Amino acid sequence: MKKFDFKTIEKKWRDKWEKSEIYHTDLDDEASEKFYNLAMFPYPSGDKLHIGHVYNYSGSDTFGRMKLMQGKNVFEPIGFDSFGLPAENYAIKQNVHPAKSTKENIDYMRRQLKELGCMYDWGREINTSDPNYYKWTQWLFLVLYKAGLAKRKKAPVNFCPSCKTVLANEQVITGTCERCESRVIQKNIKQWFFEITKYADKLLSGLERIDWPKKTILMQKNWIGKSEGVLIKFPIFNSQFSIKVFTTRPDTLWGATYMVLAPENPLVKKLTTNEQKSIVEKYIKKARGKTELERVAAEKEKTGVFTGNFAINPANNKKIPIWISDYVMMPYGTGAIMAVPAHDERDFAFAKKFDLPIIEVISPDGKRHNDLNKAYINQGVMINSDEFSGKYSEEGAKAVTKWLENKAAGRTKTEYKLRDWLISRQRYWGAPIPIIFCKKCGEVPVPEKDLPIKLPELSDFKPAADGQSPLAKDPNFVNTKCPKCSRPAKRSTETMDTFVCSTWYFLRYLSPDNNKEPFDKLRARKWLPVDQCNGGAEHAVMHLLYVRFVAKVLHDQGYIDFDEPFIKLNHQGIITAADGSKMSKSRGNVVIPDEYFTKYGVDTFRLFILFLAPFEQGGSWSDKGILGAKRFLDRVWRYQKNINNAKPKNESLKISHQTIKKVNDDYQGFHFNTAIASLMEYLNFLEDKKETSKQSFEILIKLLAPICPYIAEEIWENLDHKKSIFKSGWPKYDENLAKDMKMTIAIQINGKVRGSIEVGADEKEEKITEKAQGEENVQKYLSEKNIKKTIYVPRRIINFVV
Ligand code: ANZ
Ligand code: ZN
Repeated sequence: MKKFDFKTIEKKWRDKWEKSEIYHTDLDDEASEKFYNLAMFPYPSGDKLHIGHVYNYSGSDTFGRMKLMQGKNVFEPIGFDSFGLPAENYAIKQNVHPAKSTKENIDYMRRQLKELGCMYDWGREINTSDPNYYKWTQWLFLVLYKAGLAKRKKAPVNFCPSCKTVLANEQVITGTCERCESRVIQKNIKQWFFEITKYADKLLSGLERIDWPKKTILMQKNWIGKSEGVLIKFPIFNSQFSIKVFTTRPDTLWGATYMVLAPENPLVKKLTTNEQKSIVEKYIKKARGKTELERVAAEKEKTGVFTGNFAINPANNKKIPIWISDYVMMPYGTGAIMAVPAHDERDFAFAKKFDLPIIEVISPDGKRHNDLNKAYINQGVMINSDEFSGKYSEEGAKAVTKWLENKAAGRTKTEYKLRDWLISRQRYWGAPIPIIFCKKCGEVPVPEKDLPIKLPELSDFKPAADGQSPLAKDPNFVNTKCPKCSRPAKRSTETMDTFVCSTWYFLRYLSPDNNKEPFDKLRARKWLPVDQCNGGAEHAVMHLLYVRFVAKVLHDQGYIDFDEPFIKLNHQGIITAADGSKMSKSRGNVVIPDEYFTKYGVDTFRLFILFLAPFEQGGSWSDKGILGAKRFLDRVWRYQKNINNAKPKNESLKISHQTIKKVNDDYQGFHFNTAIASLMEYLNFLEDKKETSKQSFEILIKLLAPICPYIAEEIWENLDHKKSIFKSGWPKYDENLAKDMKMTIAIQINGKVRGSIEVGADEKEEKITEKAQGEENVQKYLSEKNIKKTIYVPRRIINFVV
């Protein structure tokens, strides 16, 4: 028997697979049952394929290969998300053009991905920075534009002075730029937005219809942040104007002792008295430098200034002061609040600091409490609230709302935390926004026939110091003719956020070469939605919300017949460095998969990494177990020489069925580590019982194939099969055989067998230990002895060390 020569075997099967086009999916095959298995595509950065990719893709591919063996027509595509900041920043750092570095990184990663042996349909690779692709990203922009969902508005935006670009809220991490960690500042500029807020309710209700991790669904819900409340009008003292506020607690109205405006609120100018003008202006200037996250943090020291003006609380007609503070945000509600210090933590801290009155109006026990030392934020009994006193706060809120409605001083209102999606970037490496500005006609969309608007090949592509897009410096790009009136006009010089590119890539995979339309409609009808999507939990909100949004828009515009793109979603966990810290190049603790491929082989590495930790949890890196994985595959390899055509032994039959069921269910649930444990036990069993039946051994090889495709194919061929193992069916099990399984566990004391017990197939270790100790003969040996240690070899032996 030759040794397991993984290098030769890997090469051989890679070539064979490529030649036979076994992973080329017939997308137009009507007869078969489709399965669209999508793994989020990588962006080509300097790190090349890192351990996180390998983890994700190994798991996702294992799942897809099982589906293939189960007879599904599986489509497993891959591509590159190659526009955007990571690629551009890498190019700047390396001092090369992003077009060049991106291509090099893609070539490198493609080779790595091919080595990893996933069943990708390489004929359908896509690349978002290819004009063939971004032509349709521009088309998508126009779909949104024509639907009235893409608008240019002046808005305060996060601006990174170092990257010289606008950042989305999500790219600002505790006040600093996600990419370069510089402090982010706020700027008021005209920007392009996609009005995702119009889809807030659809995005919420759709969450009920998809099978996604609970946590991800919750994150999306919170991100959308729907809250039902009341808009209340507070008349301004000595004026015919009023201030509206949004509150979720109208029941606390009698406790509103002051009001607060956001520094950006246009009312500030109108309301500030002459005496207060200079300190108000000073305060506003200071607030401008802060990011939203810093401003709203509950624990932060409160700051603020008095406008000099007053309002009237409509509940009791009391005169209350109007303040300005940065803990009130302009884009939420009305940018103004009624402050109820007794029942809101931030209001409480503010009132304490500026010595404003605190009036208790909700009581946990219906009694009054002097000198509250913190806000009571829960529901309770209304007090100090005129005719509403004594009502429970939840009912009270309804009653107060009615009362306000009758006086025309309030109405119910629903608010959302979700903001419109800022999609323009003053950066080079992205898809140009297909809009032309004409003096006469205004904003004119580029006609579809003129797409793509190609990204010009600029040698000076770095972000400009004035914050303008580098495209603005290229007159050949900027100057054009108006598509409507043919007069000289100028192009929009911004590029699109790379998250736009990745909203629709799963559609493009279906017909990547189609240059007449973004995707083939018939294929989309057959193949979508995606059956299984897999990717990192870091995409729980942005990417995965944007994909859903765009699908809903395309649906409403009549392009597709579904509106939830991914029926089922799984996240892989994160593999951290050995000490639990994040792997990163700067820390010098990244694991390079190639070295392991070379040293141990791809099958071993896939097996090892999926065995490392529960897939959805991830874990810290250690290559200690890799030799164990290698030895296991060596043992599998060696076992083929024993195989003959004998009938399986009776007990093998049971164990086989049990193993099939276990591994099948584990793969289906992405529990690869426990599936591998069962495969290891199964091999132990075959070795122990000297089971030589081909039938029993082939079950092992088939179940192992999705994780270790190379060795499985080779052994399968050695066992005289002509067809690929992936086209040879998936082992089936008999539910009864698998269920009624009992196993016999030998009981040892200090390594000597003293008895045995029969237990159910799914019996847990704890129960087995208990039963073993209770066995008659064993009890005799154990009496008066102290058990120092219990060693359980699953399904076989329990050993008590005394
Ligand atoms: C009075 C009140 C009393 C409030 C009380 C809360 C508790 P969610 O659930 O997040 O929607 N608020 C309204 N607009 C705001 C803004 N632009 N910036 C900062 N805070 C704002 O929260 C709604 C509550 O957040 C509102 O209800 C308001 O404070 C505050 F015991 O009004 B509440
Ligand atoms: Zn014109």
